[in-house]
Amino acid sequence: LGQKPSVIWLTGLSGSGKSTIANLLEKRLYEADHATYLLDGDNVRHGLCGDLGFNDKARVENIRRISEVSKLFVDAGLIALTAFISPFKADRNYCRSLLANGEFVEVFVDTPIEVCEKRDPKGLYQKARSGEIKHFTGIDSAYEAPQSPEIHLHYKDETAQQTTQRLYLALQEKGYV
Ligand code: GGZ
Repeated sequence: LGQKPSVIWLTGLSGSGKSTIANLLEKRLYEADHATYLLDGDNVRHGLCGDLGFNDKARVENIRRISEVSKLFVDAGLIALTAFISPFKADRNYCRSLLANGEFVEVFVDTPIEVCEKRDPKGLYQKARSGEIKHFTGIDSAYEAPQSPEIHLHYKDETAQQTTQRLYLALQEKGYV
């Protein structure tokens, strides 16, 4: 494989489009002959992190485990894509600290909360507003936006395909893939 192993770490609010973009990016990378593994809530929060909820302590542990697993994928020579809210700066930086320079690529999927809330594909914002769900990110739980991510991806008035294409080009331009 002529690829540079790395962790492409997507962070952003619920409904920001992280998983959609990560899935499209994985397809793009596959077409370019890269070996990848995508970690997201679907394959992590039911198994490896099935014992964890959403209070601050649980989120810290969730991101710690995902960070360690991502590092193992890098050791195996893969490009690991992760799509978690990962609301706390210190936890994202923990993953960064496990890796060598240039191996951790933080991508801020920056979708305004108004847009996320309007999309609300699972009706979670509505439940959070009514108090049915507690500790919801952006409503009654913090999101610490990255101050200097490797890539700051605005996602608002475009399709997921267009946004993913911009991300792919930025990754190439900066020499990460
Ligand atoms: C945030 C929650 C919550 C609360 C359930 N707060 O839009 P989704 O559904 O598919 O993505 C959200 C996902 C967040 O899990 P993560 O593992 O990414 O979070 S973290 O990185 O903070 O550990 C949402 C759903 O789980 N969900 N309850 N209270 N999101």
